[in-house]
Amino acid sequence: MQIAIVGLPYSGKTTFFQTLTETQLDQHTIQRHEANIATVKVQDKRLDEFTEIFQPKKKVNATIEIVDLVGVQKSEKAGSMFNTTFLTKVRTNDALIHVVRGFDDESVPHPEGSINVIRDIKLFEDEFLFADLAFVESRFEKIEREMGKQKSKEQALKEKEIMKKWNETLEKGIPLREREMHDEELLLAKNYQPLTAKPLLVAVNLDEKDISRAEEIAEAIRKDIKGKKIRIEPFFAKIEKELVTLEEEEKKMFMEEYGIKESALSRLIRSAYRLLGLQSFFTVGEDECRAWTIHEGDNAQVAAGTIHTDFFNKFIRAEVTHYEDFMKYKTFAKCKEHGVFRLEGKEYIVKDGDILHVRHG
Ligand SMILES: Nc1nc2c(ncn2[C@@H]2O[C@H](COP(=O)(O)OP(=O)(O)O)[C@@H](O)[C@H]2O)c(=O)[nH]1
Ligand SMILES: [Mg+2]
Repeated sequence: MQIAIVGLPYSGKTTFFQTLTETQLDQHTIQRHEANIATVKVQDKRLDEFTEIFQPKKKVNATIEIVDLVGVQKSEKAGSMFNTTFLTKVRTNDALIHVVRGFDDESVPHPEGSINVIRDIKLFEDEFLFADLAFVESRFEKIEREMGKQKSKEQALKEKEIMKKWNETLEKGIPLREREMHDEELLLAKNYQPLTAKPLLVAVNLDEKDISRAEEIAEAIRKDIKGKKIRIEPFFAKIEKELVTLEEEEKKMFMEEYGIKESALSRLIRSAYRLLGLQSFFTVGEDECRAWTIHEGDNAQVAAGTIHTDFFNKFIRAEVTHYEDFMKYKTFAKCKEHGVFRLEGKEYIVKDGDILHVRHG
């Protein structure tokens, strides 16, 4: 799973990325390379609690890849903001985090001249809509050519129907992520990776003076920007960056002073994770406590397969206890007594927070 950070210059993308990876990348490196990629942990308090109980040799978080693409690459073409190289790089990601500037600072320029969160969100949405429309146009031309060949005629006709639907949606200014897609259409979306079909997390980078009002501000934005697979989350790039440099004790005091309960970064990452339709199940024990990533709706056999392909092929049953139940009784023996330790077959749909032990041949 790979998520790209996009946004206007000076919105706080690199600050966000650096804090996320807790590395201080040298500005020079950033400018020369076209992207920085980092694997970041998905923080999960449930995994922390399991670790407390089992004291394992190893603790393994779920991870996702985050990419910091260098700025907005101005297009040579009039009227469009991005060049094709930039768009191609965005396209290969599973989801996007759009960092929008919400902080006021005279020493940091704003490419659009003023702070306006809604305008900046729409600016990107429109650019992505145009890019998808242009893509659909280009498909129409190719499809016409395909129709001429007897062999591929049927397939081309099918695609043409779907491209017509995409075109209608986009022309209305509606992103493709709003469409309910199935079968053929879903397959095309997977192949072509239209930008407006990608889950979008809008991360609004607020002023530290707005901390107490962050939710209120986010709610106001949510009223204007609605939709499926889009989320608006506030965060504070500058404060989070300062937090990283502090010792644990100092950090606690700092967070209390500002009334921050949890690092906004871990909240953002978790939010992106869920936005992607991902969820975690756990394996626990004295050797290792680990969070595994699966899609919502995956069954026990598929989940077992993420641990090991053999577990998929030779799956017999899974012993399942949910996190909430386990925390009530703290041992599997007690869970058994209370009937919350169950044996499930391969069709069982795994829930976020399930603890699994796979029995295999
Ligand atoms: N005052 C303030 N400055 C910030 C904040 N976030 C980023 N900056 C500053 O804005 C400038 C641009 O940030 P950067 O992360 O490089 O933006 P990018 O162009 O989107 O990668 C840097 O000088 C940052 O220190 C913030 O929340 N508040
Ligand atoms: Mg940057």
